[in-house]
Amino acid sequence: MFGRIEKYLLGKISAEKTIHMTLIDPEKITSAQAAVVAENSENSGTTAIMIGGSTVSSQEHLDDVVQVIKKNVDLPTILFPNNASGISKHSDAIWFMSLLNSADPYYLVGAQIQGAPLIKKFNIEPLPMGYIIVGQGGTAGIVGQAITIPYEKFDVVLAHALAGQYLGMRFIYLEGGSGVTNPVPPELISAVKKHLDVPLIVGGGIRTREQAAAAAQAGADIIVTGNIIENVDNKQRIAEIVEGIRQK
Ligand code: 1GP
Repeated sequence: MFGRIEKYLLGKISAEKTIHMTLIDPEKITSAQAAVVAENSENSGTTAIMIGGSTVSSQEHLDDVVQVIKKNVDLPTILFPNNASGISKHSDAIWFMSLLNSADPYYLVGAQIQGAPLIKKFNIEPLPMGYIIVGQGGTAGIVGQAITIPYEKFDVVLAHALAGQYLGMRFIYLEGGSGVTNPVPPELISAVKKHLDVPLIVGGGIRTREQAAAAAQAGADIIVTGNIIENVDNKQRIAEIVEGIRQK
């Protein structure tokens, strides 16, 4: 039942405890830049490259970015779609995700119904994931019509996470929002992780080695960073984040 990429991720998590993924937003980067970021990530020990953003609009550019990454690195690509237009036939896998705290049925199941036939047709591996937007929530919260859950509401966040797990989702993502000032607090991560049986993904606003280490220590299985790659010194920043996760 588990596909090749899911087995690879679970194997990495079991070997390394916490793994890192680099998120590339195709709207913010050229194909040539994406190739460099992917190479830097691979050399730094990143486990996979996620591709997507809250406002993906050019399908053609998305295809270019995925292809150039596939050509330049051996890491798997996982789409991180904002809606059905975030699908590229060139990707290995896709987070087949539902925004569990959206007030709009489109983000709960509508986009998934639109996208499912394409995923079948292109033979992209779907990774079932429950997506929960917490704290400030950033652009993803606005676009996804999320009823964002304040960081201190541990029980409400946990209820969403468990609902996702019981519905059969095999990963749960706590999203603080790309570029937010305060990343998801370690206390919230451990409160959720303690009761969850599936891997926990955490992202949004993680910029430093210390923040990454704290999230890993709190029990995050996968830590996602996106914004730091926009910086010119991204090579060093990615390496520091991965180091922080490993030395937690
Ligand atoms: C956003 O969680 C990801 O969807 C990553 O956030 O861009 O702030 O690293 P940053």
